[in-house]
Amino acid sequence: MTSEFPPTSAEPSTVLLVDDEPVFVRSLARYLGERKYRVETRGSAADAVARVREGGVQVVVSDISMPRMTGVELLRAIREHEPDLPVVLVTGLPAVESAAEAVEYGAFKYIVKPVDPEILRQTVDQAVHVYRLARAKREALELLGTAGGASDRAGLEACFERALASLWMAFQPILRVSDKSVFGYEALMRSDEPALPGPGAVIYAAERLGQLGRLGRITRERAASPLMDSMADDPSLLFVNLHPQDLVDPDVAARDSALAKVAHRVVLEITERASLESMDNVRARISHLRELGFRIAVDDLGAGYAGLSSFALLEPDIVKLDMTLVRDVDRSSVKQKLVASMTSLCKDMGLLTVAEGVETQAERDALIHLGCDLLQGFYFARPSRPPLIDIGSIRDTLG
Ligand code: G
Ligand code: MN
Repeated sequence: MTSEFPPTSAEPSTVLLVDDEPVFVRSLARYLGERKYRVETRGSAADAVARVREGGVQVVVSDISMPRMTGVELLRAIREHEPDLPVVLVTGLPAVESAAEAVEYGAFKYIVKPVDPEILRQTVDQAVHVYRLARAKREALELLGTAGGASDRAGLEACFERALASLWMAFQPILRVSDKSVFGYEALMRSDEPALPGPGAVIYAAERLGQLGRLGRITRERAASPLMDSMADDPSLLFVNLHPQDLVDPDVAARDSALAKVAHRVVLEITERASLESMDNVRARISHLRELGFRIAVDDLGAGYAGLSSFALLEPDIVKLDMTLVRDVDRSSVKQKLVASMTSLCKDMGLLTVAEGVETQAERDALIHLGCDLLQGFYFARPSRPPLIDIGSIRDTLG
């Protein structure tokens, strides 16, 4: 009989058989050994755990009922360090509880004695392939910088803590077209942790670790600092990004928080990428922020899934057009129409429009022509550490 999942690699895979009954182990070991597997046996779960720790085992097959440590306990011990290693559990007494437990802790399969050796071989073949696949997937995820399953939580926590320790804020000017002045600066989070490159990776880690609140509080405190010194005497505004989750953090609306003290100088950017509709009381929370003196901007307008729903909900003072609308706007009549209708709608409602992500002179000219009030992007100035870039050094870029 041929298996659907023949082992393909030249290296024989190692199967670890675990049972306190030598007869059972010996016959299955012989059967698998004759079919291109390297078989090792252990008479107790504790010995099996020790063997797995040494590495090089591709599949574990274990009896459930063993004295001292059961097969299910073995499975749990293995899962602490091995998220993917397939464990096949075998039992003489099919009990619903142990089956349920086995599934909960991620047993690969649950086989009832007497074990048909050919069925076991097929199961092991399949397990070897699934294991290879799982490991390949995990490696790919790690390579792409999006850390994998729950098992790397400890690693992710360590990276996140390093990211927080090396956190700093970059500031990028937002320029006013009409009088060629600096209207404000957007504060952008940065970290020097190589494993979490870019603010997106840091935010993703915080989401996974339930640390968004802490990240937000640290970021806002750091963002506020120029208002205390270099921005203290000029009228420019500070733009600060909020994660939608921050809207429900009492710290944002606390009167003594770092930003609330300077709220009249702060524009809170709320992205329209994520849906706000699932959140409680968004309207009330926004109006409370407004009462404290904050202004509200919709960020990334045009990139959201939800049409203009966030627009109605936030009633913003300022609208930031998404970079995708800005890119090559000078060469796309569709983008030109969209930008023109957005800027004229905003003007009717008394709102200012920011075009962000401007990279070329042609984009700049098109956006000015289409009625954008404010411009931001690499073409004018990259986000950078303080000291803040002043208009004197970049006035030429406004034409
Ligand atoms: O989501 P939000 O719009 O806040 O993201 C702003 C991001 O865009 C920042 O990380 C900033 O570094 C980046 N950025 C700023 N200006 C430009 C630009 O001109 N081009 C590109 N590609 N990115 C920019
Ligand atoms: Mn932003």
